[in-house]
Amino acid sequence: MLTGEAKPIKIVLCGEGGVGKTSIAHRFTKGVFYEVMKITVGIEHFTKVLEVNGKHVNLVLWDLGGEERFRFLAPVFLRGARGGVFVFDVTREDTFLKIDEWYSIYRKYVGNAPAVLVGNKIDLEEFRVIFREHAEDYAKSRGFIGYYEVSAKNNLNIEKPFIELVKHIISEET
Ligand code: G3D
Ligand code: MG
Repeated sequence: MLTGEAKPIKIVLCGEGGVGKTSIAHRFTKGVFYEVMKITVGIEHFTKVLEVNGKHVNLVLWDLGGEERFRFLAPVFLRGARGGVFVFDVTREDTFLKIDEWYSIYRKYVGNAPAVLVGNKIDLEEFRVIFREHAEDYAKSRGFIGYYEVSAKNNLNIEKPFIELVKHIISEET
């Protein structure tokens, strides 16, 4: 059995309502996808033990519901975060444009902690409005460590952004 490190690593999921944050968290930590997803109320936690570079790390994902309440909850939600996963929906431009606002708040509270940008719902390719190159350029310009395209529904590429983020966090520890 894998055992986690004594100190868990807090990762926050950021992004507008409906982009698939909770679905990604379920898929990543439990390997499941629910067709009908309950709206997240308040803060939910998901845990997973990962093995990265031969080290066991205990991840705690923090997931927030109700985007309107975010500003009031931001300090509690973001305090102590070691990394951020910023999610938008590739079929909704407004969710991409909102990333910048989340990112600024994140920087304000967590300083230099690394962040990854994630474009979800790539199974809906025919409805896509945000293309890879555009998101990649944005991610580079804002200092994200990478941009990843995923589908929680079809289980595409879900682990990659978390693993890259954790590798980065660990490399800074040593
Ligand atoms: P949130 O936590 O960011 O608010 P949710 O988002 O995880 O609650 O997901 C919002 C809706 O998007 C849900 O549908 C969910 O099933 C859907 N969804 C999540 N990920 C994907 C994906 O990769 N592809 C597709 N096609 N849909 C996805 P409902 O219908 O319950 O609102
Ligand atoms: Mg949610």
